[in-house]
This record gives sequence, structure tokens and C-alpha cells, in this order.
Amino acid sequence: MLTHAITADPVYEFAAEVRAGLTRRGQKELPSKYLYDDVGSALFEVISLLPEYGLTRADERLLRRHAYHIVRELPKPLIVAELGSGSGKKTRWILEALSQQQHTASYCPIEISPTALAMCAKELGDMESISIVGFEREYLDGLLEVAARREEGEHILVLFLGSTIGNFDRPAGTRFLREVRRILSAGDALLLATDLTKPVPQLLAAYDDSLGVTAAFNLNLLARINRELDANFALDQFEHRVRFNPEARSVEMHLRSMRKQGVNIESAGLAVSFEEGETIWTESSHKYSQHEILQLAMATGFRCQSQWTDEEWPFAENLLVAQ
Ligand code: AVI
Repeated sequence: MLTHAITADPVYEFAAEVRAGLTRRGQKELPSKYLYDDVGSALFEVISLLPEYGLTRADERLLRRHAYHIVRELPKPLIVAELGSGSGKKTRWILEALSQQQHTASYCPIEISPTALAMCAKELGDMESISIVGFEREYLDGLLEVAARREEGEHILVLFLGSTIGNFDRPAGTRFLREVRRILSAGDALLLATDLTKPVPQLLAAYDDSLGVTAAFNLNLLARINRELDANFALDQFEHRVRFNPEARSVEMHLRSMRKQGVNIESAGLAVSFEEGETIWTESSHKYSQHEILQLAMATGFRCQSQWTDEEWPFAENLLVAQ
């Protein structure tokens, strides 16, 4: 399995983004991508098993049921590239369906975490007809490499599963899909998984579960800053909060300071103060309507060819074909 290392210094970048987010005027923010160190990724795996959080199970059900039909709709030979390697479990359905319809195929997971890439290779390494070529890269850089290495006549299917698109705000999501489209050729495809709108109490419970796993996932971001940037956040003085934003149609996660306090972040050269009740906004999860996906596809150079939806937990797999 080939991998390509990232050249930028990740600690320096983390410190710079923490500094920028916590010195912003008005609402303090931290980028949600930093929720996923090894501890955060393990906590997210647990979240996906919680009864309140039906999203991952809906994604899995749809792929298990419809993988064959999804792959059948696409021209062959096909290379599969995945943005984020995930646990490998959902991807297996697609790769198994592909190996029934094509002798051999390449699967290219694109992921900045080497640990996640290694787990994915271990999980899917037993599939004899699939060769795994991992890219330790940001999504778009990795996809550019996959596209550059394709051979004459090969088509690409990009997987963007788990409703990760929901963690982009809507304009950023549109820009991102346009970039994906720019890298692809006409006839290539994107399987985009999206969590659909549902009643607000159900959404709030999904992001504020009764066991407190999502709270731990959120607070781990401060613990990570303590570990990696030599900071002194008092974890028992911040609490997990969620709210539904009706204009953005998103669930927001915040960390609320329980008292007036100061925090030093040595490696970012920063001293930050918090008022009692002040929050740090750590993540937004946008929810979509099926119709909105059709419009999003058109606005980004794709056509939504098919949609499969889950009845138990409103969720959609959308097959977008590059025009
Ligand atoms: C990865 N992402 C789609 C999850 C979501 O639902 O936005 C992350 C998550 N945050 C809290 N719970 C799960």
C-alpha cells in the first residue's frame, strides 16, 4: 500500500488555527477537523453505535442493500476513491459489488490520518481482487493524484460517505463539490451520503446522548490542545452544549465556559479569557432535503442520477454523475 506524507508541520498548523479561532472577535471557534485525533476517532466509532445516533447505521443499511445497484449504474472499468477512509465497513459493500461486476479494481482511500489508513488497509486487505493504494493527503490533493494516475478508459467513483459534507457550511460544501467536479471527467461519479432533516428533538438527542459520549468527544478537543499544545484548559470547567440553528438547518456543538476563567496555550503563544457562559463553537452538522441535493448537484456540475433513502432514519445516498 503506497502512502504519501504531508509536508506541512501539523503542530504548527494546529497552533495557528487554534490561535485564529480563539482570538476571533465575537464567537470563538475551533475547526471540527481537530476533533479526530486517535481518542476522538475512537469516541466517534462509539457514537456511531449509540441508539440516539442513527446516522451511521442508516448509511450502512443503504450501502448494504443497494451497493450492487449503485455500482451497476456506472461505466466500467471503475476505480474507487474514498474521501476519508472511515472504518472500511461501509466501503466493503461497494467493493464486493464491484468485484462481482469487474475482475480487479483499485481502491484509493484518501485520509490525513496514517492510523486511519492503516486500519482501513487491515479491514479491507483480505479482498483478493481489490488492490488498495492509500494516499496520506488532504481530500482534494489526494483526488488530484488518483485522477492523474488513471489509465485510458478508466472511470472514477468518488465516495463521500457518512454525511461528512454536513460538517461544511452550505457555501463551503458547494465550493468543495465544485472542486471535486473540476478534478473529475464527464461520466465519473460521486456517491454523496447526506443526513436528511428530521424533528429537532431527535436531532438534539443524536448530538447530546444520554451516556455522554458526544460530550466526551467534544471535550476531547480541549484535552487534545492540552496534550499537543501545552495548554491548561480545566476540562471540568467547560460543558458540552448543542443547539439547532434553524437558518442554517444545522446542529451546532459548543463548549460552554462554566465560569469566568483564563487559559494559557504555550505552544500557540496565547493567553485567552472566557466569560461565564461564553462558548467555543466546535462543529456544525447540516441537514438536507432530498430536493436540495438535486439543486446542489446541478449547481456544482453534476446530475443527481439516483437517490436511495432510509425509512428508519431519514438519510440519503445520492449518486451524482459529472456532466
Ligand atoms: C462525521 N460527522 C458527519 C458527524 C456528524 O454527525 O456531524 C460527527 C459527529 N459529531 C457529533 N456526533 C457525530
